[in-house]
Amino acid sequence: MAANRTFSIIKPDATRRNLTGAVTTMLEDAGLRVVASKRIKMTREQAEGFYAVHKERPFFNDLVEFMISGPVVVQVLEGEDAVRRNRDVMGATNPADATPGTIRKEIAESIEANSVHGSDSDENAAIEIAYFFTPDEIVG
Ligand code: RTP
Ligand code: MG
Repeated sequence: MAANRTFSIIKPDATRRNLTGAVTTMLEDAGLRVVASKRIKMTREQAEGFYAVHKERPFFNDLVEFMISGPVVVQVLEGEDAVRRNRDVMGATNPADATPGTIRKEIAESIEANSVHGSDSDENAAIEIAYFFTPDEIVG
């Protein structure tokens, strides 16, 4: 499959522990290239909009509070089969269930403070990239 793109967030638990580089190294070692990156403090409105698909879920409010509790690093990642490749290196949502060697197994603290977000489809990757980046900010 041709190289394509996905969207990643390094979450506040990882930036707080100064693990932005460690997470990025694991992404790069998995064959993904960082073609856009910025450190931001999400607004509540941004976080609520980003996670709108989860707004009826019981964890929605806690998730939004967590995502605005500190800086995050939003990234566009490029590579062959990028969405699946990124999901593979992220590991299961709950670090207790994640495979050794994955980011969530090695770095995450809990199912909420799970260090990374990654798009779950090509369609959502395009939507999520456009939510945080303009085309000129992405340099492939
Ligand atoms: P993500 O969207 O962050 O890449 O993670 P995911 O697909 O593996 O998980 P998803 O089901 O989309 O859930 C989004 C985020 O919500 C938090 N969560 N908390 N307390 C809970 O039971 C619970 N379940 C999910 C996690 O931070 C998850 O990454
Ligand atoms: Mg998800």
